[in-house]
Amino acid sequence: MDIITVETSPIAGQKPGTSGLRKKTRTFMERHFLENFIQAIWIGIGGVAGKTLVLGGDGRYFNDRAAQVVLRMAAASGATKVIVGQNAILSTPAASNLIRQRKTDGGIILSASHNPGGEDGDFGVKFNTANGGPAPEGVTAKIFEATKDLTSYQIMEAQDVDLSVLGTTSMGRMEIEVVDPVTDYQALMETIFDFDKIRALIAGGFTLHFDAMHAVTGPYAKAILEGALGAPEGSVVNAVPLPDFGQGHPDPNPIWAKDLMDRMFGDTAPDFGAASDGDGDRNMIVGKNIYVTPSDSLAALAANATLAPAYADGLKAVARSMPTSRALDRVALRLGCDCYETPTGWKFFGNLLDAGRATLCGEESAGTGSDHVREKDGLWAVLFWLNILAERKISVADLMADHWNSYGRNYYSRHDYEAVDSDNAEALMEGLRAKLADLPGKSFAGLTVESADEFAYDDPVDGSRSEGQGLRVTTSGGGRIVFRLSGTGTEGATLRVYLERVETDPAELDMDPQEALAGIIAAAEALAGIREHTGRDAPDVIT
Ligand code: VG1
Ligand code: CO
Repeated sequence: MDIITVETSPIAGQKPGTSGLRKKTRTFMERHFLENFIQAIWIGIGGVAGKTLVLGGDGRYFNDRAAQVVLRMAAASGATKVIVGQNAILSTPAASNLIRQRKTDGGIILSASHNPGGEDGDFGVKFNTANGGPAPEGVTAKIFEATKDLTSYQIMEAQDVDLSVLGTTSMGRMEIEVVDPVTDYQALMETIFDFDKIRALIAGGFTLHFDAMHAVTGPYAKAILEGALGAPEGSVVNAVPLPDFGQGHPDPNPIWAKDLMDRMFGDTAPDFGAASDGDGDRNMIVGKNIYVTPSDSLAALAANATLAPAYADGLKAVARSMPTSRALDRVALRLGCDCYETPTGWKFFGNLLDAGRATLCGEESAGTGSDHVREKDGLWAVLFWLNILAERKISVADLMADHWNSYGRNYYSRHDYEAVDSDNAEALMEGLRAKLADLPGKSFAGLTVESADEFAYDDPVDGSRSEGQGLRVTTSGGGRIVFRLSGTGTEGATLRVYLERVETDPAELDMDPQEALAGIIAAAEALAGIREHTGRDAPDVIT
């Protein structure tokens, strides 16, 4: 088989964002676009020669074609071996697990996560390092540098590999091992949770409903929830991954998982509902007539962690991304453990987890995880909840009521303004940034600003500093507002406004979050002039 060197030229805009490089699928399918980026990854990681990688994706449109390109390029650049999920499928946490279990040098995940798929949707490529986690900023910066002066790439002239067949084959001198995507992941889950207890809960009549949203968790949830744990067939719905996710938006939140919400708030609601996203790293937890916000879920998991076997000895410490609500901090305070605050994106948890300085991590965007892998993990969070409910034998609603009574409630909401003109979004951020220092002591919509700054993170493990990670303002009355521009969008800019207020009055714990936050929402508008800058009367998505 021949190795071909293809002449190319740098393609602008190949800068990895919060989680890999995400673009319109059609952009990824343009001549040289994918190949340039893959070659830049090889350069950025100091070459792939002699290395072993994991490869898989969430099954979205172009996943299969892109996987063949990655294989041919890995072979051409001298990789020793690639371990691929059957049909090029691996959920993000399963890929992270494989990288770690098989002690490989890293892996490539083909996914744009919760972004819609299909020819008119989005595609993405992410590189994870040997610890199983997303490449840290130092590595993505090198990859981006390499995209800027690329003049050629190497690719093997070879037939497509049949990735539907399990087992080992080869391409040139490179070995290719096709593995079942679920087996190793399921085995890991069985070491973390008490499957017998959960099985008994379900056998006792506890009902659940898992919506895989036509995305990658379908096969995992079928095997684990219905197979190993005995939930009746049909408990997992939309379980076949489709290239366009059934035209849906595989983002597990009350807006995009509306079917699940209707079910859980309807007359025939099961005891427990959950969903995951395109690549299986996010989770959504819903009880009968109650939606659990991701920030609350994280806090509840931390408070009840010792009920699951893997965490029975307690948590070393916990960590949350900065915009995530401070409900977790209140639990950490009582547990007497540290609570780290990191920038948005799972890559920032990696060092803390590797150094054994944190056990549990989470983000307000429906990402929760622990030191079992180096990615957030959707199904793991679902199993964690089931394990806790099996031990406590109470409903989701009662568990949350109990939690709020004990710790107070951090009312929380995120308002997203999508596809805003980039210049206008920048102008809003710049305007606010310029006046941050003058804000403390001033009042906006009746709330007095207590502190205001732009978040920068000094990694306590390797000392690296990440600046420009969001503007944050705290107010009188336990309020906080965070402004940030998304790093995963593919169209214009997405402004995220994160709103929070803590309430400890036992009589005030049952409000609608938007009402409870009305004062904070008004203050955010007064502070930043959101309407004027975005030209929008209201957010596009409220979660
Ligand atoms: C969003 C979320 C962030 C998450 C990231 C990747 O990033 O806010 O918390 O880590 O998506 O998640 P941004 O920059 O758009 O706010 V996933 O499941 O899309 O890999
Ligand atoms: Co995801």
